Amino acid sequence: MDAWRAADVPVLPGPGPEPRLRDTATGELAVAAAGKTASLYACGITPYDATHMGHAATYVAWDLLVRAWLDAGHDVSYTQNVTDVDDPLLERAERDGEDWRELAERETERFRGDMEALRVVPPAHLIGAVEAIPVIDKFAERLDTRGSLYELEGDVYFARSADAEFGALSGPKSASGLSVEQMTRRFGAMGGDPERAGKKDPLDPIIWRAERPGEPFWDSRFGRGRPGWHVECAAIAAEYLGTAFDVQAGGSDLVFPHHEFSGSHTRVAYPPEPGEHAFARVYAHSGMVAYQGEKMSKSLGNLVFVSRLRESGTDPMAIRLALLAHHYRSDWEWTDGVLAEATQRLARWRAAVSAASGAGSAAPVPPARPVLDTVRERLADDLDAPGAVAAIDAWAAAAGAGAPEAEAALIRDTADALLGIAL
Ligand code: 5CA
Ligand code: ZN
Repeated sequence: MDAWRAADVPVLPGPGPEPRLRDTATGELAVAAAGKTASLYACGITPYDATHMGHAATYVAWDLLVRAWLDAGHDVSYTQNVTDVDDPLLERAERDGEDWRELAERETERFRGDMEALRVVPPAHLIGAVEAIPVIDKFAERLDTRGSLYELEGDVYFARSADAEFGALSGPKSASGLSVEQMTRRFGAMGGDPERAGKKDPLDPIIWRAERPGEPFWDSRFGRGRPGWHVECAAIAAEYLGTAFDVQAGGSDLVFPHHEFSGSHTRVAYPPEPGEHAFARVYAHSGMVAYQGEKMSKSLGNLVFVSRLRESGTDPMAIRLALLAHHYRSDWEWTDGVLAEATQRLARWRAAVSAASGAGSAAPVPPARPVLDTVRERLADDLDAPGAVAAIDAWAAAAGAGAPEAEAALIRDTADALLGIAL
């Protein structure tokens, strides 16, 4: 499917430093891109109740990575999916008496508009689950060939016992250190069916769900039905990025089971050579944005929408600055105060770089180049947006009501290219 229109990204003087990320699997900082082409798979939306502030915070975080990579001289290969058929989407369509395709299309379009307004660099490939069914079928065939699948009343499951490395991302030996009991609880909470009788292991996830009355279905080697969730992302990533790529990104709610199983599926379908990896080399996870005391989520309905704020006249750059005031890995709460503070910050930055007020400051304005260096250094260090924002804050405070044009121009380009903030 189409992504959204890209905003121009100014080119800054000299290359920036190599971005590093804190890898969820190890808890250590890791160089995010291994080669000249930096590859990213970001799990996309399930298109209903989009785009809320939690979604926006997550995609703006990965946008910082894309921008830091471009600044460091990488080519960027970026793929994102849209889960345009899945249980929660079908349930919502049913609840509202709407055609599920119309719901998905409308919400995907709203997401595109929000991403464009927030100046998020679009992925080269935005791939819907429905359009990817042949790709998923091909991937599932590989799993089948490896003997990792079994049937239960027409449904097809993946046996986690087929993967000796299962738990590499989130299991007992990882930084998350989840026990099987904890995994089982999360599996149930995130769309899994640990209690279903007849499975070889409670954690085994579904690969292909046989047709149910009233549900959409497609033909496949397993008969009529629809794909499971984890195999969707594993197959799309393998098709568009290859079976080994740099970074898998998503919110922290996706660490288990979603990313553990996408990696597991890929290791089994395309076993890596010794010393190589399958699926992502580095895993990046964003914290959860809360609202009114709880995780902002479609199931709770405590949502603040980017589109609603835009409609009521909020500058999308103020929304983006509000998101950038928080480190991507921390959990934080959206409040009116967060937005008010960002709106004031945007006004201060704009006054400081405004040509109209030009050199209006009595004290000498500090040079812009060290600000660029600090913003680069902060972002390369696990996307420290608050640190980068603080560097521009300090410069804007010193510049007050206006800086000489040459300095102002470099600050504008820095904010635009690296933070995605058009001043
Ligand atoms: N379609 C799947 C991924 S393949 C999915 O999780 N869709 S989603 O619409 O539920 O979420 C889209 C992205 O936003 C995911 O990375 C998810 O982790 C993230 N996300 C969801 N809620 C929040 C929140 N409250 N705060 C931060 N990120 C969130
Ligand atoms: Zn995904």
